[in-house]
Amino acid sequence: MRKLFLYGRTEAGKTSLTQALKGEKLHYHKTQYNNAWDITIDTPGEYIESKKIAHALCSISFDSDVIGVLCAANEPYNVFCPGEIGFTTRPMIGIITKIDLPNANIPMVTQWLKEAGCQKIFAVSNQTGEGIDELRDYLLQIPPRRTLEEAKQDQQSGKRSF
Ligand SMILES: Nc1nc2c(ncn2[C@@H]2O[C@H](COP(=O)(O)OP(=O)(O)OP(=O)(O)O)[C@@H](O)[C@H]2O)c(=O)[nH]1
Ligand SMILES: [Mg+2]
Repeated sequence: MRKLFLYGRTEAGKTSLTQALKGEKLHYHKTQYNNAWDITIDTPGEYIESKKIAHALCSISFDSDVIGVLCAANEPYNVFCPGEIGFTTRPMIGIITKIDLPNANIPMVTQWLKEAGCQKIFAVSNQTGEGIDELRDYLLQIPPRRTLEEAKQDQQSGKRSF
């Protein structure tokens, strides 16, 4: 399974997603520091909410295979920059959580995540389990390894390296 790096606002559901992906019952655990779990790297929401420490997310993300930009479907405002994908050489996916809530606004959050550069977007509920299987299946797919020659060719032609 590819290791998923998670970042997004406080209470967006990053830790709950880690539990849901493992089929565990949800139990609240405030993330106080970066946790390199077996399937995810879970970060505290405060990192993306603070201009002073947001850049730390870039270096922490390098231990992962896929970057997951996580946003709850009922979030009132957007903390992600357009073109945010520029900080990484990993594939970046958007994960919309809390789609079970009555005030979920999936089209709005989808637009924020697309603008950030997410190539694929998954809508999930950690509470009901909706959408979790699709995300897990995606993470279980291991893309074929490229040769150094192929990577060099992509770099020369300005293509992203994934
Ligand atoms: N209804 C609903 N509640 C959710 C969902 N995902 C998480 N929650 C709830 O949202 C609250 C915060 O979830 P966490 O997973 O701790 O959020 P987090 O993003 O890890 O938060 P920080 O560790 O503070 O950055 C908890 O009470 C969860 O039960 C979801 O998909 N639907
Ligand atoms: Mg957490």
